[in-house]
Amino acid sequence: MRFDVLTLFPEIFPGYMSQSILNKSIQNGIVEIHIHNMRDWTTDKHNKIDDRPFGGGPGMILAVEPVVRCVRDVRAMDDDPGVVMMMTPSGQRLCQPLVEDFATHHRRMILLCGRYEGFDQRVIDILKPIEVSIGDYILNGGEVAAMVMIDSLVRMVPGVLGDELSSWDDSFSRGNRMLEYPQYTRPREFEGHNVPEVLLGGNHSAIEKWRLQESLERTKIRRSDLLPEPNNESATAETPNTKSET
Ligand code: 6GU
Repeated sequence: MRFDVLTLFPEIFPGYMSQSILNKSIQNGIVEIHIHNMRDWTTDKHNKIDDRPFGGGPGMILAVEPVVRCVRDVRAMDDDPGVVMMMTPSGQRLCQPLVEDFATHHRRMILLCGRYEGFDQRVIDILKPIEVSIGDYILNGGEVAAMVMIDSLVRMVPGVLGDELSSWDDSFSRGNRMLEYPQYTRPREFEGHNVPEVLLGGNHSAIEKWRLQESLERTKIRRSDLLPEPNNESATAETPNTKSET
């Protein structure tokens, strides 16, 4: 999987990319991440990439010309032109099924990171990017969102995680729409807080049943929106993977 990140703040990324799982995958050649400074595609002597909005208003707008030229040049750097994605709070909201969809259908992704008040609309009209938001809040720029995208996507690439099956079976993935059950490790007791007895007994079917029950209970309390509505025919296909009697 190859990512090309287009940003005005390339220095944000190296720390993130040196994190162990990602760094190993980059060293192995399973993942490639190329960071490009959009300012390198400006043509005027002051390397000006933004300008005031027509019609007035606050902030600055990223200009169409350098951004479009940058995307075209970067696309040509690989045989696979890839898909262009724009990180913007106006985009479709990222969720695990969308991550899985992207991981299944795209080998190369070009991630456009906005700053200021956003891109000139013609960048969108010309390049027709997939516009992606990571949630209903506003960030100072698309860089953190691009890292979220990369982080969620690389987990889907075979060989990136130790256990390949695990990433496609996490909370929120297609096969599982429930929150994770609580986990414990040693010691068995800490400041009066004990590990649940069932986990210490070695009865695997009892452990599985307890975990399922905990997942269901947590999901009901915290994220009932993930559960199918009772009497909703269309939701039955997405019934959580549960043998529970509730
Ligand atoms: Cl992708 N960008 C910005 N600037 N803010 C966001 C976002 C993206 N997703 C949620 N908020």
